[in-house]
Amino acid sequence: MAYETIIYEVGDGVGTITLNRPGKLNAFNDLMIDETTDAFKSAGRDAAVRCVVITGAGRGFSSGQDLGDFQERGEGISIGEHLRHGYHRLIRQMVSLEKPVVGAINGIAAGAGCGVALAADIRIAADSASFMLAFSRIGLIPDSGINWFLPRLIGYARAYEMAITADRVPAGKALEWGMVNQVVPTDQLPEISAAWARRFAVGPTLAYGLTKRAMNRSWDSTLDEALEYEAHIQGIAARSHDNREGISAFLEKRDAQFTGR
Ligand code: LHQ
Repeated sequence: MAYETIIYEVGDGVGTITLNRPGKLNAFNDLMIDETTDAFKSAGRDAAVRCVVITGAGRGFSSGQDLGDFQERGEGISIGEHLRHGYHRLIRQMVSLEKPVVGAINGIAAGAGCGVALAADIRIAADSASFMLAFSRIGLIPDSGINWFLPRLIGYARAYEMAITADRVPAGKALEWGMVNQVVPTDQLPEISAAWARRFAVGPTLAYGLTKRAMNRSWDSTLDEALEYEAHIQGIAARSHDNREGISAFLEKRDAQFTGR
């Protein structure tokens, strides 16, 4: 699929999605939601992709829903259906992708753009980046999974504060709160996030994917259920080429050559 609103590039085991409507701080219109979802789907199917990076072109990561675009559709449109058919498919695609997703947060992540940033597994933020739940400014509630992701990540009080103040949370505070893994100088973000991604792209992809599945599932599990699920999927990981290779490499005192299988 040729994309109009994003750039999708594959190289060195990494699929890089760049949201590319910089004139509107990469606000999501319907096409951008569909294209981003499609790129994550392609990354899932492509064995050559072992890690995905999502970032934004220009000075923003994403300002969320394109409000002009939404307004133009008039009164008839159901927000519920828009969310179900659009953002929900995107967020589910990101979370169910059994490969690490690195969010290279280059600037503001607002509204649904913040939801997309939170659906990444690891976030590396530029020191000029910020996060903002812009929703209450326009009389809406957070969506795109934010009510699920954010209290789990930073606790209820901070998440609720972000929702009802709609204040920008700058990268340094986001790091302190546990929303991001690292803050880096803005001009070094592409290089540093690519280095994280390349590291994951030569790792044991199957184990990374199963870990993501187990951790996400654990939110809704009792300890007993989580232990049982670990035992089940550890059985899958233990049958992988990378498990055999990892043990051989350790015993032979050499670096492991993981293939992702
Ligand atoms: C934009 C946008 C934008 C269009 C900047 N749309 N043009 C789901 C379902 C259905 C409906 C509603 O929503 C949702 C989920 C959501 O995402 S709700 C939240 C939607 N997002 C917002 O409310 C954020 C709106 N944007 C802003 O408040 C500011 O632009 C922020 C704080 C993000 C950045 O401020 P500045 O750095 O001062 O930039 P700016 O405001 O000057 O924006 C630059 C340009 O981008 C500007 O266009 P212009 O032609 O004047 O240069 C903006 O109009 C445009 N833009 N966000 N969401």
